[in-house]
Amino acid sequence: MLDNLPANPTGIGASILRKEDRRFLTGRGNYVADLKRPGMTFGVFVRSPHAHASLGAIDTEAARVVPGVLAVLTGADLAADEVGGIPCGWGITGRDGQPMKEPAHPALALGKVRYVGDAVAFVVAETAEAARQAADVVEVAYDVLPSVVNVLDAVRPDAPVLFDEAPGNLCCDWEMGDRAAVDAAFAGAAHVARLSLVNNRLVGNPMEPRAAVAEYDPAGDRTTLWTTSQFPHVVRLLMGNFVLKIPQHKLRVVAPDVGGGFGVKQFHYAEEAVVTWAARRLGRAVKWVCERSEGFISDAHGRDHVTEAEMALDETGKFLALRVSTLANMGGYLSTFGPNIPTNLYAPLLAGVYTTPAIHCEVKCVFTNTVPVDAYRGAGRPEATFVLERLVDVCAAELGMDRIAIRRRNMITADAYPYQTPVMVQYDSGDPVGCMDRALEIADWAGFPARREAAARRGVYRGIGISTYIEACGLAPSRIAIRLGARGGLYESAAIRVHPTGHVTALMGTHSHGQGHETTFAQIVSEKLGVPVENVDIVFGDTDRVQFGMGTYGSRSLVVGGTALSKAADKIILKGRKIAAHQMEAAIDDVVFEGGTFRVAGTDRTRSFEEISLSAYVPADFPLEILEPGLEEQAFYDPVNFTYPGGAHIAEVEIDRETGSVRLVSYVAVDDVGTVINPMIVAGQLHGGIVQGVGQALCENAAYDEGSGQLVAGSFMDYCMPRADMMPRMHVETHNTRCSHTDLGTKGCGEMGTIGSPAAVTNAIVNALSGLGITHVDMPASPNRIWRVMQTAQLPQ
Ligand code: MCN
Repeated sequence: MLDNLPANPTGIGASILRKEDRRFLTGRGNYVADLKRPGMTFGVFVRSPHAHASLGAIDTEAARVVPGVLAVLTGADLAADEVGGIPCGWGITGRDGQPMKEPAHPALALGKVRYVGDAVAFVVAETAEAARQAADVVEVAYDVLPSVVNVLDAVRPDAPVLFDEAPGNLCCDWEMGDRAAVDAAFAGAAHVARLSLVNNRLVGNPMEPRAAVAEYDPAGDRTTLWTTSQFPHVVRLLMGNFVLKIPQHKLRVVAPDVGGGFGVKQFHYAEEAVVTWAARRLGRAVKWVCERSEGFISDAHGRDHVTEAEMALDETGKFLALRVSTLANMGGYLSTFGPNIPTNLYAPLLAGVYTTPAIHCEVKCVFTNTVPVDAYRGAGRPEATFVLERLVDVCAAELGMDRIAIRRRNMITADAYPYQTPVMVQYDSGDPVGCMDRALEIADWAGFPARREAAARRGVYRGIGISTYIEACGLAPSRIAIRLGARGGLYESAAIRVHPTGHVTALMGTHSHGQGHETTFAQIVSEKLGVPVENVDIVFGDTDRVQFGMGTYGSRSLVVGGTALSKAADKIILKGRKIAAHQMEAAIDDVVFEGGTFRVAGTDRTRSFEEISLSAYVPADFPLEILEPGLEEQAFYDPVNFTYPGGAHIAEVEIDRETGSVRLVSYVAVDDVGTVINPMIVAGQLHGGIVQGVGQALCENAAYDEGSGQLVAGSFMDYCMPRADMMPRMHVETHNTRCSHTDLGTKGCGEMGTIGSPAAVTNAIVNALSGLGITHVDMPASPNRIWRVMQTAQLPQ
């Protein structure tokens, strides 16, 4: 066992316990809702009960006289104060060269409401109870309009239109790939397999609902917003610059402990701007804490695609071309990353791990009377993987080929990397065949027929399904992002402050809200500088303390932020070598740094990291003539490419013939995450992501009522989250290839579970039901849906 321990017991590769867990497990977390400020007031939003309506008069009189009420603010007040609309961070361009339609998104509705939950007023009172009571008596005159919630209906010619400037409810008609090459390949194909599918709409439901507290200090003209955000600097930039016009140095945004985000807290929300504006107007601190049911109708939702996909094949099962057409729901307004998700984060990933030479994908981004749709863990990539891996199974079934054989026939082999796909991205490294083979072995794929027979004897259907996948993560490369419509570059920053005692504070532009950065980033510092992790503190989430950062999403923190950290550590080492060289009267090039010690190569002359740290600040023997005192360095890192984690997931299910209920009996995941910093944290990330993907496959569905536009799955009574008793023991393993362009060889891991699992589970379900002639089941495969599918299949023709 000892042989397997990494050289540095708290460095890269060590499965150490999470440093932050002591705080969380002993109830010492510091969340926004815990915050108390002097003279703090409380805010409650009045939200539209209608999906689509013209806004008439808002009568605030009854609310204003409720004891303790300080203000009842509406869109008209916002407009009078010249508060800007909530900006979208991405501007995609349609296939006709036209920019997407980007209608104004006022922070409180003006003129119209466009989804159930659209905020129309904000009540501030001395107590939360008074604010709630007053919100209940705000009288809003609505002139209800016909609404549309479903993308298929929204693009019909007679559909209600949300915005005059977006006829047909079309935000953008977008494409990627070579249509002519795809058409030519289809014309000459021996076989074409087709599939229509729905990618069900999801609500993120992080454990901690969103919250915001804002305060204005007139003495220093300083505004502070504490918010449940995954990217506080970006909130400062968007809200300060575009919405409230507060100079950046006068605005502090703090995202303290955040209890899960899963993408949902990665947007600049209207509520943050309204709370901050109200605090400045009133000169009092204002707190808003989202109720769970309010979160259902105001947190951005995820997924919601309707797709037609076709694969052209030759007679041997070789993929010739892939054609995909998707309608993607944007909801009632564009959220921060909204249009980027079903386009740039979706179409390139349709290449998967296959050598398909021609791909064309068209996406219509469609406005509907629903909550805005944006990133949810995986964001675009689970949707792409679901289309592709379901379609590959359909291809195998129609050609009478084995599901593994058809994958193997088309898979990119390890020696073919770097691999340029026909849809923009170039994969730098990977071994999908290796991942698949290992997963097949662990899942005992070969032994499945016997298990199926045994299940049949017990009167249940049993199925096995595989999903292979690749994802592009580590969101940055500015040169790619800007080409794809980002309204600014993406990179990450890290600063390392070495204290005179050799203790280290690292200031990160990323934000940890469950991913364990306080541990893994400390491990990187420990590895590079030779200091134990307990001597390293990781700071993030405060624009006053941290230089700048783009935050956490797209599994970017390690590969972009961690690389910046590594580069900052290299600068510390270089400065340390200069000081050490001076002290030991050696040439800088002769001083090496290993395991926390500076040494003149080939001699026993050494200086410890602590000694050099002290001399950096107490310059008794310091080369003042060539170096500034102090030991603090900063690095900004903008990568040249995404990283491409990938893997193979295998699920095995049993289905009750009478009720249609699915039991997940086995789950195997073999993933490629490059160099692993903390194997235990990576396994935890996989576990969580897989459970979320299983939730999408089996039970989660943000269903809207087509007539009224009400979110009918608007509480945990109706929206089924995955539960521990739905999960078998998961076997999670890595099969890693080094990323060629991150300093440490790392790839991201935070989303892979949600990317691989929906297709693996659904493929297993379809496999279980294949004897009935069933070729596809949409998600979520609830007992009701499966039972109905089984009834239809069993009807005599
Ligand atoms: N890690 C590692 N070795 C690797 C890759 C990652 O040890 N080769 C570690 C990292 O150092 C980090 C963790 O694994 O501690 C996740 O790293 P990374 O893949 O960089 O992902 P991010 O930290 O950027 O997190 C974002 C990602 C996303 S996009 C969503 S959504 C998500 C997720 O992570 N939301 C989460 N995981 C979550 N986990 C929790 N508990 N809560 C959320 O809201």
